[in-house]
Amino acid sequence: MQLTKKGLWAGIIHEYREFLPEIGTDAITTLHEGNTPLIETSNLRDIFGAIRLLLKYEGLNPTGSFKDRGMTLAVSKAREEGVKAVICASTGNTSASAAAYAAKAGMKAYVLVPEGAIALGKLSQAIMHGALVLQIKGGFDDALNIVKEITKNYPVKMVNSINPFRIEGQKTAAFEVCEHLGHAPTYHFLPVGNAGNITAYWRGYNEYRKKGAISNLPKMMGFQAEGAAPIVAGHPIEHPETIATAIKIGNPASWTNATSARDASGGVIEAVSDADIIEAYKLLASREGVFCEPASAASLAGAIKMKKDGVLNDGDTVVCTLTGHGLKDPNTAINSCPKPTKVAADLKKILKAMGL
Ligand code: AN7
Repeated sequence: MQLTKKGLWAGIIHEYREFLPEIGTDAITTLHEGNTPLIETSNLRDIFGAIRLLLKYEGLNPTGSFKDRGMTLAVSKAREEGVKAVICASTGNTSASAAAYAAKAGMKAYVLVPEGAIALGKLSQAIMHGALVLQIKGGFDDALNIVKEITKNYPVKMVNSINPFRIEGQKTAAFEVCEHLGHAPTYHFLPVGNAGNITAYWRGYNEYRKKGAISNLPKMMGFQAEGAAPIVAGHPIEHPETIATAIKIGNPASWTNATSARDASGGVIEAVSDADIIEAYKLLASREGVFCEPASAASLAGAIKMKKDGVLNDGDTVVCTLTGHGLKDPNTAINSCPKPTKVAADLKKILKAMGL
């Protein structure tokens, strides 16, 4: 068991090569993604009691989300094949990651995003990294359908999680959780959008167990936003709605893989309300010092719900993946807190405002 990683972290392809599809060293395109912290919570005992709750903080990846783990592999593989351009549909994070890794690989990136429905930080990343950003008058599901059409007929590589290398790269997060803990957690909570990540973690845990690195498997606990919960409803949602724009998806590409992971692990896929998501989002920032984006907080909101429902027990080890950094979406942060107090540049007035 490796409790801490020493030395320079070379990125998930170099570090986990034996678990990943073969790839020529020259093609490897990395920004040193992975090796994110698993943070022990300190100040949520009033909610969780004697449950051990940890946060897999994927916001600390190079572009600020878990997407980098899959993107390093998808773009490296595309580079090995001699591909010149990549394309994706995105609720934001995939576009930011695709744009960055394409820039590193010297490729063109095309990204299709729903107009007005992606967080500001993500849009700024895609633009800064030089992607051609097309804002479509439609949702993520429309964008993905169009991307599928384009890749059928043109020499551009799809880097959505339908690209099998994305899931392969993302599974490495499960390895890291096991290395940190020395075993798999009892429960693993994740937000679910296109359902690639829950698929990837489940695969990662299973492969690590096959290698003999762990002996247990977690129950996979996926949480969708109430207004965008097709898997919970059992049918696609034509007009998904949620404040958590990252998971505003009505027809997930990895639907059946996600339900298989749920069923094989004895877990659940359920929904949490936007209000619950925002409450968990604020709780993490204000009590734990961890700033994640709203969609990410669906994992904690789910864990709170499962604790209230009596599903979680004292002594359980619970991991929540926080999929993206809070700075991705400054608007939601600012809108969900009281406005900062305005005060004159005057010592007395400032002391009064401080309550001193
Ligand atoms: C922060 O960027 O689908 O269930 O296009 O950005 O694997 O889709 C983002 C998804 C959770 C859901 N949290 O993961 C995209 C995109 C954050 C995300 C999800 C996303 P999946």
